[in-house]
Amino acid sequence: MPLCVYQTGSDERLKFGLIDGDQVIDIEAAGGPFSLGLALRLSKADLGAALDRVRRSDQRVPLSEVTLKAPIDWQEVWCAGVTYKRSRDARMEESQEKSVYDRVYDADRPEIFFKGMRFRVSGPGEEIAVRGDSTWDVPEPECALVINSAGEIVGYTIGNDVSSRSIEGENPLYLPQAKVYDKAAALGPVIALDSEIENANELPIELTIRRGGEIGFQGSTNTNQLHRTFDDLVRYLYLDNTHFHGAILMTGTGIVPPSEFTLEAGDEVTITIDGIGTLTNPVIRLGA
Ligand code: DO4
Ligand code: MG
Repeated sequence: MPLCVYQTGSDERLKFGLIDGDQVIDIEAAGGPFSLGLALRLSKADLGAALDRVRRSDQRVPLSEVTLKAPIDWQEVWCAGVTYKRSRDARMEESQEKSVYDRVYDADRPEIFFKGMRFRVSGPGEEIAVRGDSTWDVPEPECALVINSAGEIVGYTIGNDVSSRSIEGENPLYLPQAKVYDKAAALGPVIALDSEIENANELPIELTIRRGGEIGFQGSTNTNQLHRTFDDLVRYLYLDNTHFHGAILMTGTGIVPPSEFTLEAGDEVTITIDGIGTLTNPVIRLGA
């Protein structure tokens, strides 16, 4: 039973729900924490107990009548980088400063950067974007951790860390501009609870980019290719850094299309992670 953030009808308020088959339980109406932010204030054990009570509720609406939104409210989104060999190799290929990627891949301290807050994050079916001043762009399909305020991994969602390779490749100090702009992140469709995922270290991840009805690029990886542990990434994210309402951490990409490929307006990006679901977003180009 995954968690979700959703809207019903023309009501623009975001609700926090628990999906039970083809129904969504309104967690607030069922007496549980009324938002993801409050749920992530609880310990994992207390949240589990609260959700057990919520599961018995009859405050339900058909899943077909709700719109799933990005599963985030007050959390910051952070991203880890160069955590897969494929990411290291692709960055060394694109960059004028190859050694920084090689060094960080094997260093104790991982690369972790701030990506944004809810207003920058697209949900299922919503637009993602390439920057108007970028010439080489890719989606980055990533397993995203949903972490509570105590640093416990509560669940997993799909993340897309859309990135400009031309801007980052010119100078690594341009990373924030390559990574943080309007519609540069997507999350969803739901949060699969850690208690319901058999082995988060063995999750197949698949990326498909459709262009004009054809497959423009397809690739796959698995979280078992990650060069670090989830716990280690979380530990660094929480070092001297309080996340009062929890945090969302994308764990890096293991799929990078070949150098001649760039994302274009009109493309459709689909990411599937076994056990979590499928996230699809159309691509637009911003105006610079
Ligand atoms: O070093 C730049 C960013 C790397 C990244 O986002 C990734 O590996 O997924
Ligand atoms: Mg990334």
